[in-house]
Amino acid sequence: QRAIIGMGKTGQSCAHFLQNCGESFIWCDTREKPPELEALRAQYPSVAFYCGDLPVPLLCSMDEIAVSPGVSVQEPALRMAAASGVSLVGDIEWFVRATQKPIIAITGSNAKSTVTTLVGEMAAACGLRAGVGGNLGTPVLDMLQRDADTDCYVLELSSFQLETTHSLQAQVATVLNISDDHMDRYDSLVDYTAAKHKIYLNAHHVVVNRADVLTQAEIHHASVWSFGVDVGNGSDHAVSVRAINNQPCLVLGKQNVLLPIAAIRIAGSHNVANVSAALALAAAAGWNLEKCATAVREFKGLPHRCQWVAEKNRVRFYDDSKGTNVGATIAAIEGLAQEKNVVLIAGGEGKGADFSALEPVVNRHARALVLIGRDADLIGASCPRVPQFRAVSMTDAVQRAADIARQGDVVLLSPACASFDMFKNYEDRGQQFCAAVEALA
Ligand code: UMA
Ligand code: ADP
Repeated sequence: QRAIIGMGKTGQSCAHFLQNCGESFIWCDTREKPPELEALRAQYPSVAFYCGDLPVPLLCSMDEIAVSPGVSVQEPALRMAAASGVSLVGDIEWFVRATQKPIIAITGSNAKSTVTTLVGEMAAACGLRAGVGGNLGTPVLDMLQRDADTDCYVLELSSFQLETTHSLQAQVATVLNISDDHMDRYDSLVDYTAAKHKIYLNAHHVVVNRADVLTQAEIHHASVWSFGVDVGNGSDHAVSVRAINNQPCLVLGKQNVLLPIAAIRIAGSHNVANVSAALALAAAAGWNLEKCATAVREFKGLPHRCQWVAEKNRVRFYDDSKGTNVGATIAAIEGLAQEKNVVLIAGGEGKGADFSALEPVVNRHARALVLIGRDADLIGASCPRVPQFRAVSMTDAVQRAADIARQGDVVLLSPACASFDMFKNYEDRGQQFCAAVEALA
C-alpha cells in the first residue's frame, strides 16, 4: 500500500503514475485546502484524501510514501513513519526505477535551469530525443509516457528531490555549485551539500566545478570531468578557457577548441561558466561537441536570468528575478558589473539566509541599493556602507533606481530572496519589473 504526500504538480504526477500501474493509494496534503482538491477528488473518486494533519497511524502502516519536494521529510509524521520502517521516496525514485534510458542529472544551488535547458538543446542538436524536466517544471513521471520514443533524459534535480531518491544511476551527474540556500529546510550547509552530493552515487561520469570545492568529492566509481573558466590542467576531461590565436575560447583538454567565448549570447561572465559546464556534461555523455557548440551559439537563455530588458537614457536594465539566493545575486553582479556601476534592486523573503557574503561584492560594484520586501532591512543591515533606499512596490523601486543611475550604469533586479511576500512567484516579479522599466519616461 502506498501514500502520496502533496497535491501539487509532483503529487498529481505520482497519482497518475500509480493509477496507470493499477495500484491503489491514499493521498495526503498538509494544507487544509490544497488549491486543486475538489477537481482531484472528482478525478480520483476511489482514492481516500486526507488534508491538514497527516494521518500518522495510517502512514505508519504503508509500504512506501512518496513525498513531494515542498514537504520536508523531517515532518514529525514522516519521521514516525520512517522510524516504523516505511520507506520515504519521491517521484524521481519511481521514475528511475521505471526507465532504462540514460540520464544526465544536474543539481546545484544556481544555474540548474540554464544548464539543463542548454544541455537539452545540445541533445536536440545531436539528433537525440531528450526528455528535459524535473525541478525545471515538467514532473519526471509525466515524461514516462513517451519513454519508448526517448533517447535520454536531462533532469534538473533539487536537493529536496535528491533527498528522496535512492536508486539513481546517472550516465552523467553534476553539482554545478553550492552556496547557502533553503536554510529554512536544512540545519546547516553540510546537510544541504550532502543532499546535493547524492546525485553522484552510482553515476558513470561525474562533472565537478574546479572553482567550487563543495562540488568536488572522493569519487572512485566514476570517471571525473571538470568545468571552469580558468586555464585548467589540460586534462582530456577538463573544459577550460584558453587563448587560441589570441581569441579566448572554451577548449576540451589542451587545445580541442569547442567555441570562442565571443559566440556566447547569454549575458554575464557567470554564463561562460554555465556553458563550460554544459559542454563538459555533453563531452562526458560522448556527444558530438561540434553540434553542441551550434546549440550554444543559438541559445538566448531563459527569461528572468540576467535577461536584458531595455536601455533608457544610456542605463541598461537587467531582469534577474530568478536570483533567489545570495550566491545567485553575487554571480549576477559580478557577471554584469564594470567597476562600481550597478544599482541593485533586492529583497523579499530571505528563507533564513545569511546576507553577509553580499557585502564585499556590493561595496565593490554597487552605486546604491533599492530594497523591497520583508527582509529588506536584513540586507540593508548587511551592507551598511552603500547608499540604500526602501521602495514599497516594484514600480517605486524601478523609478528610484532610474533616478539614482548614471549614464553607463546597470540597473539590476537580482533579489537574493524568494518572491512570495510581494508577488505570485519569480516570474510575476520579473514581469512587474519589465513593465515598470517599459513605463519609464
Ligand atoms: N505544500 C504544502 N503541503 C503539502 C504539499 C505542498 O504545504 O502537502 C506546499 C509547499 O510548501 C510548496 C507548495 O505547496 O510551497 C508546492 O509544493 P509541491 O511539492 O506540491 O510542489 P510541486 O507543485 O509538485 O512542484 C515541485 C517543485 N516545487 C518545489 O520543490 C517547492 C517545482 O520546483 C518543480 O518544478 C515541480 O515539483 C516538478 O518537479 C519549483 C521550485 O521552486 C520550481 N523548486 C525549488 C527551487 O528551485 O528552489 C526547490
Ligand atoms: P536554478 O534553476 O538553479 O535556480 P537558473 O538557471 O534558473 O538556476 O539561474 C538562477 C539564477 O542563478 C540566475 O538568475 C543567476 O542569478 C544565478 N546564476 C546563474 N549562473 C550562475 C553561476 N554559474 N553561479 C552562480 N549563480 C548563477
